Amino acid sequence: MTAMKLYMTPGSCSTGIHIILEELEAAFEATIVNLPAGDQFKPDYVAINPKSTIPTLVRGDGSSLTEVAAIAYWLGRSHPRAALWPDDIETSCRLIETMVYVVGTIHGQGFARIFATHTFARTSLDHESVRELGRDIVVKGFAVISAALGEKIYLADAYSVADPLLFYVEFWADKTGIALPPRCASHYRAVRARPVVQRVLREEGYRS
Ligand SMILES: N[C@@H](CCC(=O)N[C@@H](CS)C(=O)NCC(=O)O)C(=O)O
Repeated sequence: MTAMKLYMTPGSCSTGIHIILEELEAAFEATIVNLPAGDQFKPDYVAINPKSTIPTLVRGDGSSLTEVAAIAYWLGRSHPRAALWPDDIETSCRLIETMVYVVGTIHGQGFARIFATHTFARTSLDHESVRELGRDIVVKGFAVISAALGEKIYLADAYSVADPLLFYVEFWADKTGIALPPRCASHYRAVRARPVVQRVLREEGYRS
């Protein structure tokens, strides 16, 4: 068994996984994938992740795991002493429900239209409407999450691996001037105040 390797890009969705690894105090090496330079399409990277996406987690046995929600779930389940994944089935499936929605819809359908507009429209004439649609999807997504949060600080009664995933899209909302509903804003503040999160943001080049 060797140390895990996280293939990541600062300020991207891999920030959520970076936070989880640091919360777990797990031994891992970080490798930066330069997306604008096209590192994700180079043969060495495609060999570990044929989807050409980040993050990729190469685990101690040498196997690669992709997809943010799957990586978060595996990290939570495989480090039971850290108690970042719940024992009961109802809380577990609610957290999976939220993680899939955050990554698949708020990120994948919403923010992707804002950050990677050209991948959703062949002509630049359509770019503004694609970005507007992305923004609408993000706003609706946070309204849905806000209702799921209810009066809780975190997504479940205790902090879990799902919270850094919600955090990375809240961080993007902050950076792009999209107002968060009050419950998401409280969640964002609570996660951002965690010392590990502040350290990760500093490591990724942000002032925390
Ligand atoms: N469904 C994937 C999505 C990951 C994703 O979209 N990552 C973006 C960065 S946040 C990416 O790799 N983009 C590749 C590119 O820009 O070429 C996951 O959950 O891991």
